[in-house]
Amino acid sequence: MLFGDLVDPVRGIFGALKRDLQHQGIELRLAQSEHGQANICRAISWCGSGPYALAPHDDVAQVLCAGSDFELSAVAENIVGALNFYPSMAKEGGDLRMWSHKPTAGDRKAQGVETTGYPYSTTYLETVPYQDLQLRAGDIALIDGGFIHGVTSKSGGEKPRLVLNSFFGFARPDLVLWWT
Ligand SMILES: O=C(O)CCC(=O)C(=O)O
Ligand SMILES: [Fe+2]
Repeated sequence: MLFGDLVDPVRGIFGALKRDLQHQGIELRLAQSEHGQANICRAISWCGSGPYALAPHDDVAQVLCAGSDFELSAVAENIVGALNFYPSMAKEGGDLRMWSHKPTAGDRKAQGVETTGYPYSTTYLETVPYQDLQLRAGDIALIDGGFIHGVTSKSGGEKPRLVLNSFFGFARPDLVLWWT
């Protein structure tokens, strides 16, 4: 319904990357666990109050803490890539704010966000430089999810901000896992 007759961009990218990696002898597939197979993406409209629709966080802590039942936890040793596609975007606000800081396990522990990577406090980020990515409908943002990032609140217009979000990364040199 979201894309009508158009190609689903997430499956499009997944398929293209899978073919390209295959030529290099690397397998790309959805992550599995004893509970089943991961989904390819999730569609979310963040609705936090205050300055952030989604508070500053990193995407690695949750992968590190996925547990031994989940093969995707191996990816936390490498870069956890986040692929975000925006089918709909607010007229103002809803920027993807990226801080130039990649927390270590020690940083997370000190901040009390060891198992979640969420949320980092304003005080912690006070002196860290950041950049706001202003997004438009149709944009794709590909980021290193190890860096702290968040979403500024939507400040104008009727249109909802909708993100299709997936994660991926190397579990082994010959295996890339994808999940949400
Ligand atoms: O909505 C966005 O732009 C970012 C989403 C995100 O950081 C996440 O789902 O972890
Ligand atoms: Fe994130």
